[in-house]
Amino acid sequence: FELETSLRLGIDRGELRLFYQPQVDLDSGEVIGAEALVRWMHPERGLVPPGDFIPVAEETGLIVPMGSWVLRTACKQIYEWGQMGLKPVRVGVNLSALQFKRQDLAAQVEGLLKEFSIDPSMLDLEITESAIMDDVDRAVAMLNRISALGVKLSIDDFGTGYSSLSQLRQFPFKTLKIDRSFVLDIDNNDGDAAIVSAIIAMAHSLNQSVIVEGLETEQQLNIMRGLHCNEMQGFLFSAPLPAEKFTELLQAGR
Ligand code: G
Ligand code: G
Ligand code: MN
Ligand code: NA
Repeated sequence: FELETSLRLGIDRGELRLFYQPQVDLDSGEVIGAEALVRWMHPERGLVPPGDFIPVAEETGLIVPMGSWVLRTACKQIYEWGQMGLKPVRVGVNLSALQFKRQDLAAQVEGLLKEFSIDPSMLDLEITESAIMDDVDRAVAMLNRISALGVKLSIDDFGTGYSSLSQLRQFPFKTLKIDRSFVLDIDNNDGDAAIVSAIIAMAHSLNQSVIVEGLETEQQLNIMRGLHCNEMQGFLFSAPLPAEKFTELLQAGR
């Protein structure tokens, strides 16, 4: 109760912040994307990580207004980086299941693309398997509408859900994000390496690009290169950064 009330107030008072974690192309070594990750700047408690409030936001439905704020802020950021003359980077935004159920997400996204006149392919919506599997038909229709706008769609935390290949094939995903649990121990565990290798082969055969999440060591990076993974995201390159720090990173790479 306490958390719900203060989170509700916090959203209204502008206490949410978006951090951006770089995504690096493994061929060129360049930063070509970022995942937007929300944090709550609490006046007394300081920076609260999403694991401490996203579950409450999902239970209470607060994730819907919060998600709208995140989506809008990410689009505004894409616009602002464009105004600064920086190299365009694709921004990934996490979506919760409720944002599909409670809202016309396609209309909302279309409105934001117009409002900020941004290149639709610079927006990448990340969705988990579990978020779309309870109503596959509705999810397919909604995602097709969003995809038709030119926005990218990624399947997040891949490997942790229960979707079948034939179900996944119905969705217009451009990118598959391999969950970090599969790479934690990949340099010692041949089973994990075999799974990751199979996931990458499957994604490529569906013309999907692959991002591996949670890379922390050079050894993991070398293995993922050998498996022809396309992009990486992880502490090895950078933790999620405040917008100003990510802007500096883009400026330094110019
Ligand atoms: O940033 P961090 O690794 O602590 O994030 C923890 C979890 O919170 C991740 O699973 C991430 O998907 C989720 N998360 C972060 N930002 C958002 C957001 O804006 N919307 C939703 N729905 N989940 C988010
Ligand atoms: O949306 P998703 O569940 O994929 O959220 C990504 C989460 O993973 C974020 O909370 C981010 O802070 C976290 N993360 C990103 N890179 C690393 C990493 O290299 N190691 C660990 N332990 N966590 C990471
Ligand atoms: Mn994600
Ligand atoms: Na993930």
